This record gives sequence, structure tokens and C-alpha cells, in this order.
Amino acid sequence: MSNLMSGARMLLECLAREGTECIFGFPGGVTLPFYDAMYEHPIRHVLVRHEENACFASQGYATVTGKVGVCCATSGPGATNLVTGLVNALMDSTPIVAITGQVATKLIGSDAFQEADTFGITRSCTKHNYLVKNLADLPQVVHEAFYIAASGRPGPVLIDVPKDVFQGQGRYSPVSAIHLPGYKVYAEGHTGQIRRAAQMIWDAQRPLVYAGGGIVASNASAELQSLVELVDLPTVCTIMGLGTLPSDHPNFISMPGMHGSYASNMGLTHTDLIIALGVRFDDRVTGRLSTFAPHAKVIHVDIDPAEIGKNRIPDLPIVGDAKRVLQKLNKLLAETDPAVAARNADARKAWWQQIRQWMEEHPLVPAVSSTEIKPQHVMLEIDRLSGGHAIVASDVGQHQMWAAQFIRFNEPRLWLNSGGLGSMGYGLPAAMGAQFARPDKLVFAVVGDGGFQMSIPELATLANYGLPVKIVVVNNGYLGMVRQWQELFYDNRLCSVELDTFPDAEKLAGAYGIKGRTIERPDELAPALREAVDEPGPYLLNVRVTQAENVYPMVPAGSAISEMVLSQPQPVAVAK
Ligand SMILES: Cc1ncc(C[n+]2csc(CCOP(=O)(O)OP(=O)(O)O)c2C)c(N)n1
Repeated sequence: MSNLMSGARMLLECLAREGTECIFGFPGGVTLPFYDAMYEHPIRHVLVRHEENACFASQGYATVTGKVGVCCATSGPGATNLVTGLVNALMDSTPIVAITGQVATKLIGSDAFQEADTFGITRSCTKHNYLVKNLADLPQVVHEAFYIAASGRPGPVLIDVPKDVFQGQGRYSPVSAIHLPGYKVYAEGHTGQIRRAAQMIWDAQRPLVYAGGGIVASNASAELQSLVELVDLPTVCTIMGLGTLPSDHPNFISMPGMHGSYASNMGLTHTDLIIALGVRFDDRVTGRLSTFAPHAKVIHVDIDPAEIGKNRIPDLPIVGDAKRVLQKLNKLLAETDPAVAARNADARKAWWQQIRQWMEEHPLVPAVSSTEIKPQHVMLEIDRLSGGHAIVASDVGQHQMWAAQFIRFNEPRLWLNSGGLGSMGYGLPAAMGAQFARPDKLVFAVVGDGGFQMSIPELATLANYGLPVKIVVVNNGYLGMVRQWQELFYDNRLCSVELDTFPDAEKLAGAYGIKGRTIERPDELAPALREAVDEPGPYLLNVRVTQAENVYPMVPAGSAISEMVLSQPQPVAVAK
């Protein structure tokens, strides 16, 4: 016979049963009963300094572990502060469960103090959401929420819990079976389609793998590696998919798209077969869609049927979990008659030669100077310390693109960034969540001076919990990415992008009881980063970099990805 307990306690029991170790949150009036129950419960609550950061931290935790992250906020302003984080999780397919408090059921709709229609507001920014009006429904809802968040295409699920539901008394019986008639996950992939995919792969002369975050979500990196090795396929990984094929793998080309490498974009432009795995043909990858991969047939594997044909109609759709589909596909490829496998060997060899030539003609070359610190140089030094094995959480902007271009990731679940929403303020809290999940790992938060100033309050969280995150501020004195666009596309009419005021890093960090310093000379960079890494606690390293450096290559918005601008255009000399 189960014990009588409060709704708040019951919620904690459900979370514990789902394997929740910690909740990132911020309390308030209607969540008081929940916090009271946490007082004596083994699940750890991590007090952040803003609800948005609780949501981002739960995503950092989820990304590095592959488990469902949990965050919590009170009603009204607490819940509305979660919204950006929820959209971020939805766009990047990150499994989290967000718990919000709601005013008591009898007050709902009365404009009660701190009442907001959280259920209505979050409907379009969650994979699914619930308002629990009866305590008896709570266990079912929580276990369903975890199932929905983690299964199929992962995403955020929100549970809105009125105060009286937290306070009510009931008996908890764990729910073991989830039965959702309207929610089906097709994981296996159609056998006939997979067979056709194998044929198309052997038929292709210029095949290319285009792999994304779906590979991370389905833990299919080993299967991806087998695929590319079985057929010796060149591979591009999206910004969400970096690390799914190790950066040091000989078949890895680079990232494609707006700031992708020349070889990646030329590969996509000239391939005759795209093997698209867990990607969504995002506009930042495709550029002008009508000119994207004009010669290619497309095999598109995705667990979300809504992704198939959304942007590019595939020749061969396969709805399924990338891991399961690749396991079956690899088996077929491995069993192929060697004569069939060799049919296009010469053409493929020529294709690889072409790709290598593109890589050699226009490699991603990091700018390094002896007089000033180039932002790319910062990434090289982080890369050297990481060796492809540190966790790096990036914020949004130019530094994000340089980090993606120049830091290697030799394992999945090391690279965290806000890819879909591009939300500034993500980097530091995501790094916090990652460090909670992986205390054994070196964790960098690579942030711009703009985005960092959105996250400064979290220095307190780092200090409180002694989280040894190494914050590297790539400080160019500008909202750099916006400045770049104003320079290139608005006649350099810089408007509201100067960040003239930035706090003294040593004093700022010191005010929170952590170490920090500012550097501006190239010879200081390597020793300062070493010092940061050697410091047992958190560290704030403010790196003053070249101010008006631009990210290249760049595909101007609306252009074909073959129309890359490879480096800063030089002013044209006009004859007098
Ligand atoms: C919340 C939010 N507001 C505005 C933007 C638009 N935006 C994209 S990049 C960027 C500049 C970021 O500046 P900084 O953090 O200094 O990084 P940098 O580009 O200089 O590396 C801005 C304002 C955004 N992505 N997110």
C-alpha cells in the first residue's frame, strides 16, 4: 500500500523514479510547497539567478548526458522567463521537463497575483504541455512528460502545477506503462526504403553525408562512423552535429553553410547524392534553397515525419531513429557483393580528389597576429588545451562561428550551442548545467562581451557551487556579429553595436569571490588559459581581441552556398 503524501512530494518521487538528480530552478510563492518538500529530499536543487538560465542549464545538462534535464520556475514572471529557453530546447530538440507553479485551481482565470496563462503561452514553444488540475493525474502526467521529452524527436515538455495540487494529499503509485494513442514513434525505418538507400549509395558517384543533431540525439555516432568508413564517404556535420564524426576523422570535411568551409559548401553544391541524417535543411545551411545541391538526389533519414520534405523534398524518405536505420543500412552495405561496391570506385576516387583539392585551395585558416589577439587565435589555444575532448559551451555571435570552425570535437555531446534559436545568454548557463553533469570534465564557456553581460548574475551560481567553468570572454567591444552585418550590408553605418563599457574582469570576478583577469597581448594568451585551466574553481578570462574582425567564409543571406565570400573584400583602388 503506497503512503499518503503531498502533491509536491509525489512530484519529487516521480522525478526520482525518472532518474532526476538535480533540478535547476528559482523559487516563488506558488512553488513554496514544492521547495518545502525538496528541503528533505535527496534530489538536488540548483539555485540559479534567473529562470531563463535554469532552462538553459537544464539543456546543458541534457546535452552532455543524453538524459532529460529538469528546470523549475514559479508562476507568472517565473514561468514567462522560461519562454526563450523553451523555444531554444524546441528548436535544438533538447529533452527537458520544465515544472512551473500555477495559482490555485479555484483562482485560475481570475487575474490572481502572479497568474499567467502558462499553458497557453507555452503551447507553441513546447513539444507538449500540461496543466495538472487534479492531484490524481500527477504521476501519469510526469511519467508521460519524460517519455514525450525523450522519445522520438526530443524536446521540451512543460508541467504547470497549481499550488493546491502541490498541497493536496494523495497516494503515489508509479506508472509503468505509457499509452498515448495519438503519439507514435516510428523508430525502425522502412526495410524496403533502407534497401533502396543502400542501392542509391552504391549507385552514386559523388556521395556526401550531411549529418546533424539527430545523430547526437539518437546516440548514433558509432553507426555514423561505420557508415562513412564502410563506403569511404566524405562527411559534413552541421553546427548541431559537430563531434558526431570526430573532427580528426579523415572523412570529416567541416561544417557547411553560412560560415561553413569552402569544401563543405562546394561538396554540397556538386554532390550527386546527399545522405541527410538527422538534419533539417536549415536555411543557414542551404542558403538560397532553390539553388541548393542542384545535382543531388537526397536520402533523408529523420525520426520526425514533419521534417521530411519540409524544406527539400527527398528522393528517398526514411522515417526512423538514425541509430536503428544506420544499423540496418550498414549491415546491408557490409553484405554488398564486392563487384557492386566497386562499380563506381573510380568516380568516387575522383570525387575525393576533388574534395581534397577544395580543402587545400581554401582551408579554414585561423588569423593569428603577433601584435593583437585575433579571436580565431583564442579558439586555437582552447583547441590545443582541449585536444578535442573538453566540453565547450558557446554563446551566440561571431565567437560561436569561430569556435565551430576551429575547436575540434572528437566525441559527441561535447559541443553545446544555441543553433536553431541563436539565443544570446545561452553559453554560460549551459556550461553550468554541463559542469554539474560532468564534474570530471574540463568545461569552457566561450562567450562574447555582449552575451556574457546577459549572464553575469550566474557568476554567483558558479561561486556558490564552486563550479570550475572556465569563462572565456572574446571581447571585441562590439555586438560583433551585428556589427559585421552593418559593416557589410549597411555601408558600415554602425548603430547601437558598440559595447564601450565592460566591467574590470578581475574586480567583477573578485566581487563574486572567483578569479579573473584581462589580457590583450598575444603572448599572454596561452599562459592565461593555462592558468584558468589550472585554477581549481571557476575562472573569468576576459580576452581583448581585434575589434573589427569578420567571420569568413560567409554566404550572404539569400545567396547560393557556392557564392561564398572567402575573405575580407579589399577596397578597390580607383584610378585618378
Ligand atoms: C537574445 C538575443 N538578442 C539579440 C540577438 C541578435 N544577435 C545575434 S549575434 C549578436 C551579437 C553578439 O555579440 P557578442 O555577444 O558580443 O558576440 P560577438 O558576435 O561579438 O562574438 C546579436 C545582438 C540574439 N541572437 N539573441
